Amino acid sequence: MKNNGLTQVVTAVSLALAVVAGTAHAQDLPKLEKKDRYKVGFSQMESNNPWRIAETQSFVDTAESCNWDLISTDAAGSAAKQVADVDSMIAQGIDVLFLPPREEKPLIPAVMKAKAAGIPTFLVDRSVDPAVAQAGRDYVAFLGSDFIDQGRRVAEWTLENFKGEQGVIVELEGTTGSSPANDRRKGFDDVMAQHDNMTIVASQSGDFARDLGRQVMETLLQAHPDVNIVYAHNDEMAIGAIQALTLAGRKPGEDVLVVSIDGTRDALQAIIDGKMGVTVESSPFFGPVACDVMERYIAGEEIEPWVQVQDRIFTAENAADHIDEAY
Ligand code: GYE
Repeated sequence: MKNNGLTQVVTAVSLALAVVAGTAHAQDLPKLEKKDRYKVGFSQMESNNPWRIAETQSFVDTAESCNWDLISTDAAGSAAKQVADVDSMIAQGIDVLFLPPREEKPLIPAVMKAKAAGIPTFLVDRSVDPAVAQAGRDYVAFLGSDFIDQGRRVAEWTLENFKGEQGVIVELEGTTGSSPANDRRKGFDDVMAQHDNMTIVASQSGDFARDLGRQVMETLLQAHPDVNIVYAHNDEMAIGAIQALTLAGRKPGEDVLVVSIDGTRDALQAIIDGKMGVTVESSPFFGPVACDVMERYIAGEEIEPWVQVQDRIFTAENAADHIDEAY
C-alpha cells in the first residue's frame, strides 16, 4: 500500500512537472505564422573552407523552393562580429534565424537577443553551452550531427586499422570553445583512454583551418618525431597535416595514419591516393533540413530539441563512389 502511494505521488509529481515543462515550452518560444514568404537570416561564421562555402550554398539553393528571402552574413571568423551580424538581422526584421554559433559561449547573447525580439532560432551545425541556453526554451532546436559519436567512430576505425603496435597520436583540435571541437575530442579520447597501446602525445587547436593545421603539425612534429597517427577534427586540418608531414619527409598513409571528419572532396581524394585512412561524414548540406524543420514548426508541430543528422563513413572502400558528389 505504502509503495503504491509513493508511486502515485511520484507519478503525479512527474506528470505535473511534465505539464509545467510542456507549457513553458509552448509559451516561451516565439511562434512562426503562415505566410507566403519569409525573411530568413543565416549567420555564417566564416567562409575560409569548402565546408562553410558548401553550407552557405545549400541555404542559397534552398531559398527559392522554401519561399525564403534569404539574408546571409559572414562573420569572417569572429564571434563578436557574428553577434553583431545577428543584431543587424534582428533590426532588419527577419522572421526566423538559422545560426551556426562559432563558439559555445560567446554566441549565447545572439540567441537571447533573437528570443527577446520574438524571432524563433534554430542552431545549425554547432551548438551553444547547454548550461546557459536550451533547446525548447531559448531556441527551438539544434540541427546537426552527434560529434561525440563521430570522434568515437574515428577512434574505433583507427583501432581496427592501425598496423603498428604502439600508437603515438597527435590530435589537431577544431576551434577552441566550439561544440564540435569539444565533443570530437571527448568521443575519440575516451575510446583511446581504454587502450594501453595508444597514447595521445599532443593535442592542440588548428582552428578547423588548413593552413593552421599545417603550421601546428610542423611544430608538433619537431617535439614528437615518432608520431604515427594524426587525428584531425576536420578534413581541412588533416590536409594541412599531410602537407606538413610530406614536407618533413614522412609518408602519410605509409608511416603515419591520418584520420579525420567531414568528407570533403580533397579528403576523399587523399583517401583514394592512399594518404588518408578515413573520414567520418559531417554533412554541410543543411538547407533542406532547415526548410523541413521550419515547415513543421509553422504547422505547429512540437520540434524535437535535437534534429539529428546521420553520418556515413568514407574509406578506401567507397571514397571513389562518393567523390563526385563531394564539395
Ligand atoms: O566539421 C568543420 C567546420 O561545425 C560541423 O565546422 C561543423 C564543423 C565542420 O568548420 O569543417
